[in-house]
Amino acid sequence: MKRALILFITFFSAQAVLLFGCPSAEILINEVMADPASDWDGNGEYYYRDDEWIEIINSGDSSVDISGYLLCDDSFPIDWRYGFSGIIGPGEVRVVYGSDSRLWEQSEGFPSYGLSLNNGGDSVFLYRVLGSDTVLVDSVVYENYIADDDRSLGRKCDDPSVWELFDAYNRCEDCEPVSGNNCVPTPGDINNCLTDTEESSWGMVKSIFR
Ligand SMILES: [Ca+2]
Ligand SMILES: [Ca+2]
Ligand SMILES: [Ca+2]
Repeated sequence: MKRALILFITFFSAQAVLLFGCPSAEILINEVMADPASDWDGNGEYYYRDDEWIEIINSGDSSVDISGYLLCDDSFPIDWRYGFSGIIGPGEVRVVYGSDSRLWEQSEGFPSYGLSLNNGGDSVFLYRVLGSDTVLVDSVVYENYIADDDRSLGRKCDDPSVWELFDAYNRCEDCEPVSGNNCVPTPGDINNCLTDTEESSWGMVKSIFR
């Protein structure tokens, strides 16, 4: 009788975990380029507004519907800059360029400013609309030296709690507290560290097989 009871409790506990266990999905801001000096959105021309970008990552182990996740910078009252849609798988990233942001703003009837990331320092906020609540999911603050030509601020690939400056295109030798890693920025890709030379070689390989 006692053994049957233990088996029943064990079985029920397993079912409870299956039924009520919370997947550890976690959407985070992963990389930000506030002061682009190149054509990052790939439309053939440089524009300081359209070539800014913000990347998010699903750091959890299950897919997440990111409808209702919204981006804004440091503004009061809040000016929404982009609203996500679709599904993001575990470990996957999603990048939003200033040009995407402006199209979204236009579609929503908002003024078309793009991501509006100040080069003198700013904050990026990721919110989620949950019913009648709007919940802050993640945020990051950056200073003036981080927002300099073609430098991105990104989470370290193997330690997401650490932020680094991806500064291969514009070295920041003695920067503090966020130090440069001499890696190229990685919009739309996980924050692997590639040097400028490695990135060029990889770009050539991709162009051959494209
Ligand atoms: Ca900017
Ligand atoms: Ca561009
Ligand atoms: Ca990246």
